[in-house]
Amino acid sequence: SNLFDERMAALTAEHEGLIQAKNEPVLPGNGIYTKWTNPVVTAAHAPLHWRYDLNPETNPFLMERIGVNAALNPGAIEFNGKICLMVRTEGSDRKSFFAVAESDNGADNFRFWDKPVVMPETDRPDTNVYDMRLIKHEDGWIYGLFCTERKDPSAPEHDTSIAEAQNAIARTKDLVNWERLDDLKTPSPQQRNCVLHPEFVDGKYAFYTRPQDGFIDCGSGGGIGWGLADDIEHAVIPEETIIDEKVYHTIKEVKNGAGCVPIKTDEGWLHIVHGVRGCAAGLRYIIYAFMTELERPWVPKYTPGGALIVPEGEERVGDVSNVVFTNGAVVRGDEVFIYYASSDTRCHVATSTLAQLVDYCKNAPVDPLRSAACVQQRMELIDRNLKLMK
Ligand code: M1P
Repeated sequence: SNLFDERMAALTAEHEGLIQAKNEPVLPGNGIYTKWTNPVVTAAHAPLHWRYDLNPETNPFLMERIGVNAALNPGAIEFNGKICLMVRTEGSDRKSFFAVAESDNGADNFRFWDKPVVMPETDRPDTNVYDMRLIKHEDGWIYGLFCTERKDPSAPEHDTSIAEAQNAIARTKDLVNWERLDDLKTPSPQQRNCVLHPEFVDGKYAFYTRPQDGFIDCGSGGGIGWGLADDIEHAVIPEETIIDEKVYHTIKEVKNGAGCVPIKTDEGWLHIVHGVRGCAAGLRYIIYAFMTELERPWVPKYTPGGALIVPEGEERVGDVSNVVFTNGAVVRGDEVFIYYASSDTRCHVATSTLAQLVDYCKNAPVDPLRSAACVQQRMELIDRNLKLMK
């Protein structure tokens, strides 16, 4: 029919226009990293054949049958020379699933593969899965660590919102065929935002964890944890220690969690993570960074104060406003692509270099934790500059 054909042509043109649009860096930026004008992946990047019934006989109005609401919190990896994002794709039914979108240059032209990931389940089916970290481990596998959310079995019958979060583990060689392993067992009742360290530590699998008592509240838990497991197929962490605590009146006052897979540099492991504070508008999520020792990746070495990336402009508004969240970065040569989502709605990139990020971690001063001390810290900078400016 005319209607069908016209809509098909218009939708295809709009979709291709979006995917082929060139992205531009926002300059001059802050010198630490560069944000880019357009989000790199959005719900509208989802292929038309995932959303529409493309048969004019069964869908004469060419209506969307299964919508996509958001594309967020991507894991990231360089794979076969492409930058691949493992996007948390959220259907209009609220359920998230994983799907790979790839780009040559990491800044634009991200296109989803033809089909989303079919993730096997354990004998305890997942209600929702999200926020995969992709880890190229030195054992030769690519691991996907992600959150599996299920209704809390201890919730009373009438309560339809109490959830339990655990860390799921799967592995692959091609990002298509996945082997699901046991969920991670730790001393904490719940887990989210776990990351596998890419190298063995003392011959064991090493995990960054985020212990929490409840689904939203970390309660007596919280902070970025660290623990070792003998085995990855049935990973058990008997002992969990906190390596980066949440701290009163900071950007990580309510909770904080591991983000990207730590990046190995000559001067230590670079961690790009998230911190959360409470305010009248609800929880505010920002991204911060720190470095740990090369030989002892659980020992902090450089801990710059404050946030690395905050939600700005349009990033501030979305399904869950006032949020930036990262769980994926790619290093190409010296270049670093930090992928992050804004307000649980769309994915962005911030680009930097190892040299810049290490310089930032070493030279941005630590948070002195009190206003008076902050003024003093800033005065030292101002006084040095005023001397130079004379
Ligand atoms: O809605 C903001 C973020 O909330 C959660 O983060 P955390 O586990 O630190 O509380 C996650 O569900 C994340 O997906 C989401 O972006």
